[in-house]
Formats: sequence, structure tokens, C-alpha cells
Amino acid sequence: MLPAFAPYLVGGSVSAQVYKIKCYLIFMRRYPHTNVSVVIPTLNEEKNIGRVMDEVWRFIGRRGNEIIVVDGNSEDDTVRVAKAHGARILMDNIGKGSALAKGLKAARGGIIISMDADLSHKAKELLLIIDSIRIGYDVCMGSRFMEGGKSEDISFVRMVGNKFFVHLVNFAFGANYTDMCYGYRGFSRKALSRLHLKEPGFGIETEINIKAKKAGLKVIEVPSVEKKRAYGTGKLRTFSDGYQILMTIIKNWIGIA
Ligand SMILES: Nc1nc2c(ncn2[C@@H]2O[C@H](COP(=O)(O)OP(=O)(O)OP(=O)(O)O)[C@@H](O)[C@H]2O)c(=O)[nH]1
Ligand SMILES: [Mg+2]
Repeated sequence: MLPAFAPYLVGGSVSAQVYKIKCYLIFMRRYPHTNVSVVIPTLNEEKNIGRVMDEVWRFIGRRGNEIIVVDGNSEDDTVRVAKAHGARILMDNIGKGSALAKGLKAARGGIIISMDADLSHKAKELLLIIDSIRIGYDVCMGSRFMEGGKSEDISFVRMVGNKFFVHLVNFAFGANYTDMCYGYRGFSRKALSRLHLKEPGFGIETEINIKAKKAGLKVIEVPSVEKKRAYGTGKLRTFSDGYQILMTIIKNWIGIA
């Protein structure tokens, strides 16, 4: 797969082009072709998953790459549609976090991406996330609240909750995050081997933020635009899942996670 900046190699004077091609070859020698795994937890996403996968394939290409769908026993046709679009299917009936952890563990790529199945993540942002890992970051996190990012989906109550959790984690762990409960991310293999994820539900993203900081991993946030879920209903329950996220922070803070 070509890096995101490949189109910029074209154009300019002959000497500028020779220079750019030299830079490109140096880059490719330092960061050789790395296969990509995209892990998508799903629960009743039959109307979304096919389109999500089409878009992902369009940006990463099928050759050498994989999409892993980890399904939580959907009652609809999610698994059939995902299979028909070329996914590796895993099953997990515990929760979003446990499904994601299972998929991340099973991933074979050198760069591993997590994303949602509801068409709220833009596939073209994959290129920035992938290149961030390629150039040496251990974890790249999409952020809706840094300059250039936004959410068309988040409710006021959830936004306030998210801000509270961001500040709490930054205070408790000396971090500098701008977003927390957002699942569009990239990881190096090394990062995943250091995270030891345990959260079964929607606390998983918070657990990743905390453990990445504790492990001293090189983390970068990149702007991300979250769109509204296309079809179906969201599974996150604001208050009970919010409570789980708070518990995730407290457990890690007092050292029992
Ligand atoms: N395997 C599995 N996947 C889940 C589970 N709960 C949610 N998911 C998936 O996790 C992703 C995020 O869930 P959403 O329901 O979109 O959560 P959200 O984005 O916080 O909520 P909305 O803004 O309402 O969409 C989606 O791809 C879901 O299908 C679960 O229990 N098991
Ligand atoms: Mg969603």
C-alpha cells in the first residue's frame, strides 16, 4: 500500500520530482510495506457493515490486508454480510471491549486499526492513522475535540461526560489527551503487546488511554470527524456505561486493574 502522501510525488520540475522520489525511496526503505488489519466489533449492523467494509477496502486495498469483524451474536444478517464482503469473522458475546480485545489479539497485520461498524468513522482518515504508526508512533488516536476534529453524533450529556473523563485521566495519570471514549485508532504490534486489555465493555477506550500512558508508549492524537450513525440504534447506554468508564479510571488509578 502507498503512503498517504504518495499523490504529492507527482508534479513539479524534473529535479523536484527526482528529489521527491529519492525521499520516497528512503521512506519506503525505513518503513517497509506493512500489512494492515482493521478490527470492527459489530452488534446488529447489517445495514452498515457492508458499506463500511467497501470503504475500508477502497482505502487500504485487499492485497495482504485483512478486516476482522468480531460479532456479538447479532440477531440480524451482520455476519452473513460481513463474510460476503471478505471479513474474517470472530464471535464474542461478552461486550464491545471484549470483542475488540479479541480482534486485536487475532490480528496478523503489522499495523492494527480499531473502528466502529456504524459508518460514523470516515475511511479516508485511515491513511493518516496508518501513516502515524508507520513513522514510528505506537498508538494513534482519532480525536473529535482537537482542532480539525468534530462530532456530528455526540449528545450534550455525553460530551460533558467525555470532557469530565478526559480531565480526570489527564489529572490522574499526567496525560494530555483531548478525547477519550472514541474507537477510531491505530496500533503497532508492540503497543498491543504492552496494553493487556481487560475491560469487557465501553470502558475499553479509556483503558487504552490510561495503559498507553502508563506503559510510556509514543501516542499521537489526530483530528477526526465523527458522523452520525447511518442506520440502526446505538448500543452505548449513557449512564450505566458512563459508570463503567468511571470505574475503569478508578481501578487503574488505585492500581487494581
Ligand atoms: N461485538 C460487539 N460489538 C458491539 C457491542 N456493543 C456495541 N458494539 C459495536 O461497537 C461499535 C460502537 O458501538 P455504538 O453503538 O456505535 O456506540 P456509540 O458510537 O458510542 O453510540 P452511538 O453514537 O449511539 O452510535 C459498533 O460497531 C457496535 O456495533 C457488543 O456488545 N458486542
Ligand atoms: Mg456509534
